[in-house]
Amino acid sequence: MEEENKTVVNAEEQQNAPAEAKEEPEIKISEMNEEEVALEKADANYTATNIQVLEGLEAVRKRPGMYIGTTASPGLHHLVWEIVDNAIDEALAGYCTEVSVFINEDGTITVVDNGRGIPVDVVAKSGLSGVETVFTVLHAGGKFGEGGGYKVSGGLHGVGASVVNALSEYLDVWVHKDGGVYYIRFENGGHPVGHLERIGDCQDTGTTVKFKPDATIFVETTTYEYAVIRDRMKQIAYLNRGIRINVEDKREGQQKRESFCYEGGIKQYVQFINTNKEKLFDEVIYCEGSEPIELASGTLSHVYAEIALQYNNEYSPNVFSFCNNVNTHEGGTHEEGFKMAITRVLNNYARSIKMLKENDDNLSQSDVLEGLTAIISVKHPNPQFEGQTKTKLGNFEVRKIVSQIVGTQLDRFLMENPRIAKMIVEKIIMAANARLAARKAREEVRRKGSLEFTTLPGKLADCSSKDPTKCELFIVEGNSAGGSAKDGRKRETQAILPLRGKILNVEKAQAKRIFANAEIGNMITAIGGGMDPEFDVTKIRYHKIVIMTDADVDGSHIRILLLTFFYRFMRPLIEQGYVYIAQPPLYKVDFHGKQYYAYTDDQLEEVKSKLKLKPGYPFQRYKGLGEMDATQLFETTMDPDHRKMLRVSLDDAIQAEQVFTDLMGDNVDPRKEFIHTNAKFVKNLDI
Ligand code: 0RA
Repeated sequence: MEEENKTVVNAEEQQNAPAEAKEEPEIKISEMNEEEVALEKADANYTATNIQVLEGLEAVRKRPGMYIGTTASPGLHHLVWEIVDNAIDEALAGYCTEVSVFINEDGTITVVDNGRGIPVDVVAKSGLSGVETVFTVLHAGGKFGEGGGYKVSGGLHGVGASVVNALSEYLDVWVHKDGGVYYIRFENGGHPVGHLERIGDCQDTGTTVKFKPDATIFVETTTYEYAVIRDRMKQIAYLNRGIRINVEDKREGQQKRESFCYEGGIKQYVQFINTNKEKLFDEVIYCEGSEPIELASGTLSHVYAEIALQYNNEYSPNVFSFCNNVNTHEGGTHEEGFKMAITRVLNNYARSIKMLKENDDNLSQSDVLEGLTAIISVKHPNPQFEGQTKTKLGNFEVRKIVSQIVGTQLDRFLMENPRIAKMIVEKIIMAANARLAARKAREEVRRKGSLEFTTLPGKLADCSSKDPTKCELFIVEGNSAGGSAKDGRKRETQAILPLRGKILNVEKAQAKRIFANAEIGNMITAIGGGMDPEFDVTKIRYHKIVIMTDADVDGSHIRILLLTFFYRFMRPLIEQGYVYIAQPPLYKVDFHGKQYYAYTDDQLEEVKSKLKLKPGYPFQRYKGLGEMDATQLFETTMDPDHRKMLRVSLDDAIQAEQVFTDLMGDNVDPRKEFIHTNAKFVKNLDI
């Protein structure tokens, strides 16, 4: 970048500029300096590049799913992550301190950063300005030129800003750099409208990108959700300490703004997750370090890892891992390294202070993880994402790096804080004892035959098909609705399991009680894959597990208890999208002997106006599933050809964790709030 001419903006202007050179062409050839060679090359490449660029962007438009996963709402939001990732890279390189995301009044997005500004001079290889290269060449990112800094965007994202351009109706870029304001506009999927142009002067540096997603691509929705953007920005702020991220919604009637900046980074993230939990001790233990690695290209880079942890008095583990700011739901080498190290260090420590005697068994990994909240965050220059959802870190060297960092630094912490160390070991020994007691209880229950994991429960009305991909299990609140569901169902593929009253809150109960709970036992047996830690998703008997509860507060609560249970003991069910929530209608209108159902208030209004009903015309508001007879329940809620269901997804397990914690903890207010907004982490409409 450095050698190139900073005043020249694009290759075309370049052709006309050096008048002196034209007068003495013979000299030019022999005396051409590096700069001129580069520009000449740029010139020649410009036309070729332009063609390639448009072909590249066209490919993105033809198969957007290949680049952003989906053109539904998550894909729409992906465009924002992509632009923000670039700014975060600039921040990680040490040149940017603040990033702002605006949902503009018209629903478009603007992202502003105060970094160095995307290079405006010509990149020899493409013949395009740096800005055009970033926004039109697939995967260009900041990788061209030297001094691009440490790039970490990758994983689920990291497809590049050009993909955003390709999928936008228009995209504007302003760069503040070297005293000038530079501007370029793209339209209709990335076609530049003119070249990058200097439009004014400025003192500061930075990049501003504004775009409007193309409605012909995002056919399902082009509406951004403030909460989704805010949650992700907050997460990025936690994962990259000291960076300030502002979020503002400017749309009429929904104006709001928030700002996130955490000097404590992931230490504060752990505190946040433990907010509503009783902590074992106040300190958050923190380890960090970096190791050099050589890339395939031969260049030297480094892997950076940091870990924060704290114990609480609950029973479930809450270990969340990230690589390059991407939540690695499926774990991977960083998580393995961490779990190995913490188990090893705590066992050694417990033995050294004789809390574990010579003949005692080692503390197991699951005992060590009980009640542990931890964040593992790794930055890797060349991450390998594997697994079903590409959220499992595969780089083998990371296991040892994380294990060594945690090994030495946690060990030192225990030595220096014997009071805390003792509390941790005591807690783990208690967990180990509880585990042994639970195993005994389980064996006893099995011996008595009251919770036989192989005989299907008597309450289950099973379906006749044995093909899990076709089978659906409806878990129904209450015996009366259960009866209607049994009578109305499609017997071949639909099974019904009625639940009596509330199920156990697994968040608060000890393992022993969970195993002995009849309702839980029935679900485990019916679903057929066992439960964590032995849960085997390949053995499940239904590929749709449908929670069907009343549309009232009790129904919401039961739904949350069930979701919590699945999340804690059969997480792959949720991860692989096998869990659904039935959507029974809220209203019924009887009109001339025909029934009309409405699932929302808006739909009710629609029905009223379509049937031209007079004000005051009666309609029924369903309070519970039990108010529908078998036929109605099937037609409105269970019939695969007509029903609407929500598929439960954990896009962000931490968000879910926070939601579950709020709900299940002793703090009552968040629970109330949740009951009204729980659609938030239940995404993807499905029929
Ligand atoms: C490559 C090199 C340089 C900056 C950037 C990329 C850059 C890219 C983006 C994308 C969004 N915001 C950005 N800010 C900077 C360094 C240029 C130099 O050395 O001056």
